[in-house]
Amino acid sequence: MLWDIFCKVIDNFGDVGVCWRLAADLAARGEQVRLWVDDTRALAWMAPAGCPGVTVLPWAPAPRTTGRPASDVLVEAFGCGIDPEFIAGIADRARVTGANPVWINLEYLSAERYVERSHGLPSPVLYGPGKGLVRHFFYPGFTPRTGGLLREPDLGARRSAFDRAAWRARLGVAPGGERLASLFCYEPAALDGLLDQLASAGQPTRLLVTTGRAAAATRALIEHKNRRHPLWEKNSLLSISYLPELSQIDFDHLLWACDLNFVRGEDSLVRALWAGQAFIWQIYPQDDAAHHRKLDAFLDWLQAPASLRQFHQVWNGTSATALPAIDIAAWCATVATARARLLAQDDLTHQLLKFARENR
Ligand code: TRH
Repeated sequence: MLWDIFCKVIDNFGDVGVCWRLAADLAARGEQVRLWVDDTRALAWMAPAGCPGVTVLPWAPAPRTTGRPASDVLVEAFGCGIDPEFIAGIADRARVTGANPVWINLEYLSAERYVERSHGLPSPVLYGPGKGLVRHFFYPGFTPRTGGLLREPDLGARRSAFDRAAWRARLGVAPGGERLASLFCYEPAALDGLLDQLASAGQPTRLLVTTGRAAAATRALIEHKNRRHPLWEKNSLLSISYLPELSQIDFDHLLWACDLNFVRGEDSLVRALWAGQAFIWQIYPQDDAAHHRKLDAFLDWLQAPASLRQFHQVWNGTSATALPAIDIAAWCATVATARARLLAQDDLTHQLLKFARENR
């Protein structure tokens, strides 16, 4: 089938990150994909090699259907609002050919209960240029009655073939040496406490800090600590490496190589689950604090033990206490159990393909 995926970059990297991963996964399964993005800058480092079967097209000022073959499936990511001109072109063609494309609104990921109720629901378009077409709500999720999570068919094999020791050795980490932790976050207030905890832990830690907001927040705190306590860095068991922008493939390797991963948003959470290492999630904050419920729902689904739950609450600012001690072994066991449950479920691309075929 030919797919049109629409992506508007609101902020950060998640919108384009999820859309690229979906596009590449569909193409790897033999589909043709046009990815319409209003801001392609992040793709230059996220997916520098591109992907056969995926054509990236600029979404400005409005995507043009003229002269292009009609698609079989439209994916509107995160309610990004496809331009009326494009919808009008599709509706006109549908009237002429009698074939409606399957129009899917790909929603945000959540473990909340409403996801199972809303997944797959149709919403007929009653007015406007798309009158007569039907949109379908497709919800990613963590349970069998949702749309599932992105998981490429070869992911498990690539993960098993990954040489973790060699990756760590390239950083100079000897077997049994430093703990490795990755940091991909916004600006959590508890970052200060985390740096202190890692600096005075019983074991040395190397923190691999991703580029952008995580690096800026970390640098500012370290500078501040050094100014206030000139011996802070000298006495610290924490060493910090700042990373360049990684491709999505290398970002996965980072998560596979570390003992503990700090992730954020949506896509890196899923990748941390597949990595199977202990992780802490910083949820994307929403103005109305709706993310608090979303975080609780996720921790319930994860069956997080008390220390992991408490760590998440402090890291996400929903509890003002100090961070509890990191417990990598216990948290890793929790992730392993959750991951096994997920592996028994169909992945998102598989389900999306099935849905599109059934609704054509
Ligand atoms: O960047 P994010 O915070 O994105 C967020 C969320 O998606 C959120 O739900 C959404 O509302 C908001 O954007 C607009 O975190 P996320 O979702 O993990 O996306 C990051 C992407 O960037 C992911 O695909 C991994 C990729 N990445 C790399 O490929 N290389 C890197 O070096 C880094 C740091 C990230």
